[in-house]
Amino acid sequence: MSSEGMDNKQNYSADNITVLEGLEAVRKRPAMYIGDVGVRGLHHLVYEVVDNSIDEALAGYCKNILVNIHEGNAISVEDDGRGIPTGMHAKEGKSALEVVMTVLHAGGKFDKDTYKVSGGLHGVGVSCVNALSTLLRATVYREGKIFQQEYSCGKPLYDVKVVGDSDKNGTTVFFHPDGDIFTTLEYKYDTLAARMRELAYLNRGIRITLKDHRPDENGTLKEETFYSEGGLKEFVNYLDGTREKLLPEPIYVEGEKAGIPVEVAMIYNSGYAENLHSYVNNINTIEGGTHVAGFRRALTRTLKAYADKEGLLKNVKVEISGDDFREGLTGVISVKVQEPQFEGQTKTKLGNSDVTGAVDQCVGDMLSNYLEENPKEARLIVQKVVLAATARAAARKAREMVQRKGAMSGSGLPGKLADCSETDPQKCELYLVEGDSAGGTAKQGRNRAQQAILPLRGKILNVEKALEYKIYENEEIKNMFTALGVTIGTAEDNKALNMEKLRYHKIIIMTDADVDGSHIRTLILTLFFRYMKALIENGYVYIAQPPLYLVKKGKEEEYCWTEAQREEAVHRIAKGSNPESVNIQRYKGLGEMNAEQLWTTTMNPDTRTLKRVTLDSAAEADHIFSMLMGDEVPPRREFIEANARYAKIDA
Ligand code: 0RA
Repeated sequence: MSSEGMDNKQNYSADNITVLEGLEAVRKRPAMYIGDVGVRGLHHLVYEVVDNSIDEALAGYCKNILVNIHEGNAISVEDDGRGIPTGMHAKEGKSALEVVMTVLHAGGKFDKDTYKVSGGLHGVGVSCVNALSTLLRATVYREGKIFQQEYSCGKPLYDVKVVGDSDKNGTTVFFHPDGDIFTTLEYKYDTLAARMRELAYLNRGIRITLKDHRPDENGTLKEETFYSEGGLKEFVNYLDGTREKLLPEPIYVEGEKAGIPVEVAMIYNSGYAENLHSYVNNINTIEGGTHVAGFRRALTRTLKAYADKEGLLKNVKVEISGDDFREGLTGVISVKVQEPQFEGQTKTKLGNSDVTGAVDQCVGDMLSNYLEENPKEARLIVQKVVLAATARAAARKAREMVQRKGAMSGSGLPGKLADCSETDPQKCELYLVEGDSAGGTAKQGRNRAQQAILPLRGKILNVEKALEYKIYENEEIKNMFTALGVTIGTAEDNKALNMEKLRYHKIIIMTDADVDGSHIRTLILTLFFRYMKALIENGYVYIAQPPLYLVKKGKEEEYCWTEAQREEAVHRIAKGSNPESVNIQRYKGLGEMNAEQLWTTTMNPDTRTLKRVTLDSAAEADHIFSMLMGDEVPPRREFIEANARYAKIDA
């Protein structure tokens, strides 16, 4: 007995050391565990904690999850599950709660019945969140009691203790991210809301509430509850938003093949874009993978077989390619895989080969039933595919024209481009500038070695509403493609972006600080999002931030980007004298600045601010772009009104 006790004691301290080493490793190299220590990593902490509650819900024990953003940017996540077990964990010699919170990857390993398939992008578990928080408080409601333990930087401050009685069940995790680790501590409501909405659609029947306790400038507190009874079917309708639907409602399948749960919903609209969003264990696989391959294979095979059988392709002269079956398709694929292998540049491409067959079979069976049972819709879909093939033949011709012309005519670069002399793309920047006059100023003000200028005339084509071949005929868009050095269409995927010859690793959109400027910026971003998404995914796209004001008195002058900065500058420069002798110049257009001013405020890498365009949620971006650039006015107006204050600051 006593020797066993000794052993336990030794093990306990040995374990303790490994635990500390584990969490110390997380603090030493946080990016390895959560991706980065910027705004993305900060938000990732919340997803990691919420994932645990989602797992409990998927196991059938939890219905409600409440996420609070507290003043001071602390977060708490409450659920009404069974509560993390608090009893002694025999092997580790301490409370199970402490193990979950302090051992890397301990997650849900106590419960063999619940198989943990969710889990954040990096699947690191709540102990990482703990390691990266100055304070974390775990509260468990279980067995009539309230248990609690607190930690600092992952180290327990005391043993698990009982702090009260309760008849509830559940877990609350409160944490305060560490300012020594993260470069920013400010949580964005919209970013969290997009993810909670996505999770609610992906896991129907779970109610997720997000509450922001930080008052905005009007003193209001934001709060939304996300709940979906229809799951993916409703998700697809949400994504498809204001587009004109070709089918009365989404085609839907839920099944399981070879132990892999598969859920797919899809709908066709009258547009031209393919909006396919795929998920593995609730993680957005933006690079696709084997599940997407299975879906595509089934879609092509089943539709083709149906069209052939019905003789619908008899008079069709163009060749139909895989892409044609997906034009105007909005779809969501969600699979749950026990041990997912993630590959690709951003580790968001599913590699497990057995998933292809499972998805292929599920989707194939469901779709052929649908087509047999809905001949009217089936015909509409096939007609759409044929139309897509015809348009694609025209587009291909137009595209090849552009790309061949580029290759043949000397350097092939657009005449309007003032290129830089440096040739290493990593050191090169391309400014896309609104208007020839601002373009001229930028050409004078730039650093010729590394900064290239491409002026764009007026509003570029709205690609959200245009046929693909029109896009390659558009002068401004052609110029952008050739200046960038990218082409569309590779051997294996004729819509993929070919970036091998990309000439700039910073592509900077510089537009006026007015409504037209924001519109042009949105048009350019829509083009990038729909046709050159890889540029955004690789972090190459930026937005320049020209100042809004110049505050000036005598020789003293100061540029300001916000109203608050302006007020401060006026006071500082007035130095107690009458602020009305101070001169305030409002910049609306880039053209109002001379070359030197534009350089100092907006282009000089040492002093400028650039905003990098990121894709937090591809699904949310899809929804917003279709709404902003689509036909329906009321939702657009609503969005613009709601975001007007951001536009003001951003512009
Ligand atoms: C393992 C076993 C049991 C619950 C959980 C994990 C659990 C973990 C988390 C994390 C956040 N919320 C959670 N809720 C539950 C329950 C075992 C049992 O009661 O029999």
